[in-house]
Amino acid sequence: MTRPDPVRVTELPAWKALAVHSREIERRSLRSLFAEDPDRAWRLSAEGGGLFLDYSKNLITKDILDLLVELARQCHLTDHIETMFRGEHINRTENRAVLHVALRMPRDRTLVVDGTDVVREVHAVLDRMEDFSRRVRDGTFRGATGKPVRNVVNIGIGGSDLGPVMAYEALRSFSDRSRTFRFVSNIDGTDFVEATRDLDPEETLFIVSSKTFTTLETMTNARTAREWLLARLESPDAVKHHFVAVSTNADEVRKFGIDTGNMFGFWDWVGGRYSMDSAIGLSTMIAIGPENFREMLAGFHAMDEHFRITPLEANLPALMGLLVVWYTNFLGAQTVAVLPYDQYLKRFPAYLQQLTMESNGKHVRIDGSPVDTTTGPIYWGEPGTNGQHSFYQLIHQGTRLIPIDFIGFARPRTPLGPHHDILMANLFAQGEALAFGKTADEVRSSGVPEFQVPHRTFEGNRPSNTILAETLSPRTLGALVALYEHSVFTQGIVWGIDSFDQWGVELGKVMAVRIIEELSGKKTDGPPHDTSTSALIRRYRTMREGGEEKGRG
Ligand code: G6Q
Repeated sequence: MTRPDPVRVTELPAWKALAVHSREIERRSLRSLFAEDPDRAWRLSAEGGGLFLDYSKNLITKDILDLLVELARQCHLTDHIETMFRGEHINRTENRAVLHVALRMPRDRTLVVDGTDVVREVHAVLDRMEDFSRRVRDGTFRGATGKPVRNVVNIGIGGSDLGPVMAYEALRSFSDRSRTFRFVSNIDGTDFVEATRDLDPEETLFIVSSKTFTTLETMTNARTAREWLLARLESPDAVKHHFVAVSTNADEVRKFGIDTGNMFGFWDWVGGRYSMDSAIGLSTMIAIGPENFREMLAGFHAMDEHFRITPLEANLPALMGLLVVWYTNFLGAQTVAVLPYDQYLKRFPAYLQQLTMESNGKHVRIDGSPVDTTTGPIYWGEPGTNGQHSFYQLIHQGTRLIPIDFIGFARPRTPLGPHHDILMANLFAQGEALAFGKTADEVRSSGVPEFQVPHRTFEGNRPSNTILAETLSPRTLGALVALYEHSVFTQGIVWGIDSFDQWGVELGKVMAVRIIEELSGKKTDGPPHDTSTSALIRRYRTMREGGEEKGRG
């Protein structure tokens, strides 16, 4: 069985009924919805994979919720989930299976795809990663001059960078503090220079992470790293002792000069933005240790199983995905704010931006026909409470509807006096204030001057989800990432798009190449640019030459 054809979602009965309800909900308020139903908070909450989701502060009624679930049914969400887990080629435009869920299946599972047991292959790579990480961590893996590795630098970009950075930051409290971890992604030389300026090459290991091993930024940074190393270590074996590769492209790895014995592989069915739990997570494993890495995989798997088997009414990723559809398509929201109340999750919104926007920023459906709905919203966010002192103003009193995901933990990784309760009090207070606001009468009764009343009134009705977990452990992080992966999947199924290709990124990979040659003066013939681009290139070259001349004086 292949992926069922996408249905024209706007023609479905549930979609049409939701459109009617969207006009009605504008006349309702969260105050009245809570007043009418004392069980609302209890009814509109669910648990899975160690995460608790309170979604009661959303602009929905029971009818709307039922219709959203019905919409998912009419889009055959459950069949699509099965199709993904079976390894069908649901990434149709690239004719690939989408099997990040196999990366975290336990060793005793079997999943045969295109004639191969992928679970066995996954565990074979995990075992090699584990062996390597242990040798780095216990000091038996040594650099060319015999010193143990103290610094690990991951070179990658996009999916080969954002996951490793985010996971390292999120799980820093589990990491080996005697080692330094750095991440180089940007082609801007500053990134490499700043990441390596205080590192001793004799103690530095570079992990070149690139699925294709042809990405311009990564390969340029990797070559710079090789020069940096060879300029400082004269050993002919330096590359062998200081470089490993994570890739699917053994030929290119070999050409670069890395022994394929020092290469950790993965497969074309792992999309870049879904790869932090594959060998792309090698830096994470070295940082937190193999046991913790496997715990993280167990967290991912727990959420996968929850998504696969839980009825849609209580299915966390499905509910969160459907709520995004509700706000995006029926209430005109253009963004989703993700606000983790945990400093360790400071890179989580950036990670989610790629996961969500690269997956669902699509303008045609999987069959190539134009979409007839708005698709992927803009995801953004910052850790609490910092955001409260900047952009929350707009969320509270601006004119836009911004659904929010608050994320918090019961036990901090770094207990410190009263800090954690203050942090969490802020999370709860924000959700409450956004939902219920403050009426003009309430403002007046506090005795403020009349002219200030409109300015100090809060309409409320600003929706949010609250995700709570016990503590930010490797297991919790895995579950949290999988929650968003499957929410994205749910949205993509409703919109009938291919959430797993990224032609926009592919375009970016080739676009600059011609201009690079023009900037270096190697090529000037080619077809003309538009007048703006040509003038900018000319001006840049002139300014650059001027700068060089001044420098020479
Ligand atoms: C992710 C994208 C993209 C990719 C990078 C790096 O889903 O495909 O962000 O991860 O472009 O690609 P390589 O790993 O091939 O270098």
